[in-house]
Amino acid sequence: MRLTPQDALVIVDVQNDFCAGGSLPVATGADVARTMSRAAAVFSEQGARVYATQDWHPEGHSSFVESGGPWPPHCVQGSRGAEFHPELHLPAGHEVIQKGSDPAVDAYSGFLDSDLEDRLKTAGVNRVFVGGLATDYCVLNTVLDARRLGFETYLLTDAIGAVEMKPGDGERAIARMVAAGAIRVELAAVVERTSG
Ligand code: VGL
Ligand code: ZN
Repeated sequence: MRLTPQDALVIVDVQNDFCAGGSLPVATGADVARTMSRAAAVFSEQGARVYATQDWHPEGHSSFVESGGPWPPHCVQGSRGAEFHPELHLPAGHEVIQKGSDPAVDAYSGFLDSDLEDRLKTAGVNRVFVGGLATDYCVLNTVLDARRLGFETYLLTDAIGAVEMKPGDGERAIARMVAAGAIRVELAAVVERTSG
């Protein structure tokens, strides 16, 4: 698989609040941060683009329990929990996509309430490679939107982690993404074939 400027890595919500010690932690969050850092370095070296989405809620967001939503407060704008995980290293030229700023809308997808689609289309991107957190929410919805918008979409299966409010949610999310036409691939395979 040769990467080109028409390829994009989309790093979904690798933020402190979704990792150990955060308010909505995924156990393997730090591993995902390290794997996505490696992915970002390779994509950048090969001339492909790197986008990082950031859940970016105002205080009292409608998705928080205090406002009648399902989640503990998380990724509040400007807080430490909203920062990218310290082991996520992003290459020069990466772009950050903030979403979830509308107090009334829970934007799980990186495409919702953001200009990600415009940025990808303006850049001529037609293939997206998606990993990050969490498999069963923001990765799921980002991948489903990418498919709906016509992007050839790869799910990086060794660079995702699920919240699993219910056991099995992660696997069910993967099945939905595959049913929507996403192609499962391990980062190792992308890297191997790229550098070979
Ligand atoms: C997410 C729950 C609430 C995610 C964001 O990034 O998957 N999950 N907000
Ligand atoms: Zn959120």
